[in-house]
Formats: sequence, C-alpha cells, structure tokens
Amino acid sequence: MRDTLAFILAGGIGSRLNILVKKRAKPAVPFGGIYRIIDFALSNAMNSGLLKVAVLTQYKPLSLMSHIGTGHAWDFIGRTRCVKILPPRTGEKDSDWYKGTADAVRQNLDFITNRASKEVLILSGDHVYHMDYRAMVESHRKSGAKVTVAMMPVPWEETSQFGIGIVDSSGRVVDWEEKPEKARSNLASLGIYVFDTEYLVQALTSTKEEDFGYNILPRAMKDGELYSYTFTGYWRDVGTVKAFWDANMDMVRPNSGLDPEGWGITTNWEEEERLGDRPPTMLASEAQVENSVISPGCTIRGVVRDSILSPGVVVESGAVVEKSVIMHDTRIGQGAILKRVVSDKEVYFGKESSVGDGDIHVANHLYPKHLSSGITLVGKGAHIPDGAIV
Ligand code: ADQ
Ligand code: ADP
Repeated sequence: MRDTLAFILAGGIGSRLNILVKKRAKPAVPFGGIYRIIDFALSNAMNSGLLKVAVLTQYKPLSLMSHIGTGHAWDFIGRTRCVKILPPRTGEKDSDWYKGTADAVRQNLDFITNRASKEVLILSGDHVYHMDYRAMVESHRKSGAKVTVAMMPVPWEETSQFGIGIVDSSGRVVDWEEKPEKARSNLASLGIYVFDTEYLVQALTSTKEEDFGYNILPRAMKDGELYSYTFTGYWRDVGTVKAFWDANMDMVRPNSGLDPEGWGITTNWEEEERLGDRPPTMLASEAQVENSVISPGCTIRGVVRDSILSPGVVVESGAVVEKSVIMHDTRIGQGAILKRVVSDKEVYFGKESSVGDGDIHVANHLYPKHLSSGITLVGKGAHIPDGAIV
C-alpha cells in the first residue's frame, strides 16, 4: 500500500440526517455509543496499511477536525504515515467551494502530484463498514483496469439512491447509471474507487466535470476502463434517520455482521469527550439492562432494552428506554418512557415524559405523502419538559 494514496470525502451536507447534521458534518455524527461515522473509514485505512490519507472537508468541519486531530488515534503519526485535513480554499470566492466530489479532489490535486503513487483510493467518510482495501487494490492491479469501483447488490427499492451498474463475466462494468429512476440492475456502487493515478489526473485536468458518479465513472465505462470489485461484507450508507437508527441497532442484533471491535475500529479516545477519563458505568440494584451497548460513565437505575447508550447517560429509576440511540451526557428522568428514539447529545427527558410511540408506517401528519419511519429524533441540548408527550 506504499504506492496508494487515499482521499476520504467528508464534505457533503448529509441533509437527510436532519438535526443530527445541523452543527456537524455527517462523518462526525456519533455512532454506536463511542464512535463517530468517520472512524470506520479511518480505521479501515489504518488497518489496510495506508500511509497517506487526505480528508476533504467542507460543510461544518469543526467537530470533524477536532475529532481527527493529528490522526495519532489511527496511528497516523509523522511523515511516513500521515493524515492531512484539506479544507476548501478559503479566503477566495464562494465559487471556489467544491462543486462536487470530483471537483473536491481536483482542487487538491497537489496532494497527488507532489507524491509518487501508482493508485489513488477514493473513499467516503459517510459509511459504516469494514473493508480491507488491500484486496480491492490487488483486484484492481490484476484486472489491469484504470478504475475499479466496489459494488454489492442492494434491495431493488433502494437502487435510485446509488450508482448502478451491470458487470460482464470478466468484471468489466458495461452499463452504468447514477441514481436511476428505473434501475436495470441492483448492483450498486459503494462510492469506493481505485484509480490509476495517471488516469485520475488526466480525467480531472482534461475536463471540468464535477462528480464521480455522474461524470467520471460513466466516461471510464465508455472507455472500457471501469471494473467492479464485488464486496461481500458489511456496508451501510447511514444517510437517512431510519438507516442510521437501523445500523445502530445492528450493534445489538445477533448476526447482523456489524462488529466494530472485532474489526479493529478505533476512535479518538482522548479528544472524544475525554472518553478515557470517564468513570465506569454504574448499574443500580433496580436497573434492568438487556441486549444493549452501554458506554463508560453511565448511571442506570431504570430499564434499558435493545438500545445504544453513549458515555455519560443517566437513566433514572422507573424510566424505560427501548430500541433507542441515546448520545452523550443525556439525562432520562424518573418514569420517562422512550421508544425508538434517536437523541443527540446533552438532552434532558423530563420525569414521566413519553417520547416516540414506536408505530412504524403510520402516516406522518406534517408530510402526509410520506410514511413515518417510526423514529423520533431529538436535537442536541433539547429539554423535554416533565410529563410531556412527544
Ligand atoms: P452519494 O453518497 O449520494 O452517492 P455524494 O453526495 O456525492 O454522493 O457524496 C459522496 C461522498 O462525498 C460523501 O462522503 C460526501 O460527504 C462527500 N462529499 C460530497 N460533496 C462533497 C464536497 N463538495 N466536498 C467534499 N466531500 C464531498 C455516491 C456515489 C454513488 C454511490 C454512493 C454510495 O455517487 O454512485 O452509489 O455514493 O453511497
Ligand atoms: P459534537 O456534538 O459534534 O460532539 P462538540 O460540541 O463535542 O460537537 O464539539 C466537537 C469539537 O469541537 C470538540 O472537540 C470541541 O472541543 C470543539 N468545539 C466545540 N465548540 C467549540 C468552540 N466554540 N470553539 C472551539 N472549539 C469548539
């Protein structure tokens, strides 16, 4: 992997995550108790032996930048193994902001041209997955392709959210459509690409095309240079609140395949809410905890089932938390009932409050054409009054 540079695209708005991305970029959204979403890409990069990684930020990067810090949490320490955070060129015109994923890489071509590399790996900071990039780079070298895209089958009803391709028996992509209305296949791009460096530089400097999925990949396909690398492990795009909740629930679903610890996913323990300084979790005698992830520094006197608790969550006696994702330093008052809730950091749920009814597919009264996902989302620092019903 000495010959491979990586870019992690971490600048998208991720607006479907709603208030979770009001003040932070999607890759900085907390996940699975102690992690943030970008920990998966960064740890995969570390575990695959990549030496040089650039993180492209744009939208609300503060949380993300403090989280990555110097990169030492992922063993990127020094000149030979390093992670560089590349913000958009600021101080110039607004129009210099990245216009799309390919444009973001184009504006940072120096990172590539200043270094000798055979391949460039393009990753997204938005996904929860485990991949050894070495296998993908090997497959790229073997096929002789100029561009390789990681793909896997997805449910047909989700095809309109992905780049979709058809692959021949040699692995060559022979048909490609980005986010098709009517897909001809359900083989989806995971947004993970390996490029021959020369081909990438040429593709980005010879045109002004802005996006990999809409522009660069279809052109590589027409040139006969796009190959697929079939991925069979766990991979989730957690772009919607429902998908985010679902992937969190995979932490406690038997055989879901999600296993951050087994995969060697690392977070920034020092920066991350001083995780290392948290006291152990305390379970009182009346506590009932089942099938849940409980991070350090929690105090539990109530009932917690099928839920993910980040550090510093307090569940008072008589409170019931079910199928919920509760982020840092949240207090759940006596007798409060939470079902299918995703709540951001530092929320207070008042005594005897009741949040989330847990009904899926009931009509959503605010948007009658939409079906509700049944998840109740609570923003950072919210205060739910005692006795309130949400
Ligand atoms: P999307 O995820 O919809 O589809 P996009 O919104 O372009 O594509 O985001 C890709 C990644 O780039 C995300 O990590 C995002 O945060 C980041 N990003 C977006 N704009 C950026 C910018 N201006 N600067 C820096 N980073 C930026 C893509 C592919 C599909 C594929 C799916 C898989 O286009 O073909 O199926 O990913 O999820
Ligand atoms: P998140 O909800 O995403 O965790 P935090 O409030 O924890 O956001 O902030 C993320 C990082 O940004 C932390 O490391 C914190 O120290 C830093 N930070 C937050 N607010 C400020 C601020 N006003 N000035 C400088 N750094 C800040």
